[in-house]
Amino acid sequence: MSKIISGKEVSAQVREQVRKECEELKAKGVDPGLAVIIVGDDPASRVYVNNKKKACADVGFVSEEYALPAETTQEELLALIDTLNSKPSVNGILCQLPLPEHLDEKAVINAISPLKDVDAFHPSNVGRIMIGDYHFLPCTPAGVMELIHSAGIEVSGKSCVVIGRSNIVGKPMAMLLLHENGTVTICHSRTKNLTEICREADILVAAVGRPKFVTGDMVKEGAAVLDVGINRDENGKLCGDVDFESVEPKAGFITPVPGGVGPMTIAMLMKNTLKAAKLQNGMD
Ligand code: BQF
Repeated sequence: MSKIISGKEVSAQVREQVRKECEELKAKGVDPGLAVIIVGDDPASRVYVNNKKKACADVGFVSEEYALPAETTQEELLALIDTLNSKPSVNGILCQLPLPEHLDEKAVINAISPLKDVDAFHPSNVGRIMIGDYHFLPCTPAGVMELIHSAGIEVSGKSCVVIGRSNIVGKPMAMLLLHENGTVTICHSRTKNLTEICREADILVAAVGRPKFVTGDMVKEGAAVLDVGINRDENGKLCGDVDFESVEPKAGFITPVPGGVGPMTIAMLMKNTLKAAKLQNGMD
């Protein structure tokens, strides 16, 4: 039997804190704003953008949505980012990924001012994370860390295994665990003996992108299992990268999907936007 870590509850606490600080900023004449760019009509992206706008309204931020047609050119997108970079009322800018095939994600990320880069995808912010001198943390890994802290799980000296090596989740996740003195292993599609390596983990983060990939036999008794995946199972039901049914009886802690890491991603975006507003107004 494991303790289920509720991202719903923890994210509500984070948002409450952001709401409070937002009020304080407003009293000082600073009104935090987030610009969200979405290109095309991917239904999952639409849901995520709506979640972000809702969260902004909830904590008291202004949000602006820029919904561009799928045929938008690279030049048009970069021109919009330029305009937003120069717009004082916009403190945070994010461009919802993935972009349509013909657009260059790397160029788009590079175009966002690092001081407004609330996703922390810009190379300058990625570099800052590497050396531990950062303004913003990438939302999903930061959300996972927040869940670990909220459950009172100690990272220092623990064996941490991250499955997945994306720039958005796996790599920065490993770095954050390392900053807290975890002994970190990154596994990926070419890893041999994956099961054996996972079975050693005190803290196991699944960011593979495959439904129910992590099964009970891959988990050490009492381990903390954090599930970053958002997938659909064979019945079209939302599920994570972790097979909850077989892992839950073995794990010490486990995050559910939905209601685990997902809501934390959104809450950490709010935290970054608040930070951006402070930074741009010389208050941090
Ligand atoms: C929940 C995302 C893959 C690729 C791009 C709450 C979200 C999801 C789930 C959400 C995600 C995933 C986001 C739940 C934003 C997380 O209750 O479990 C919120 O909105 N997310 C994104 O912006 O881009 C993605 C996953």
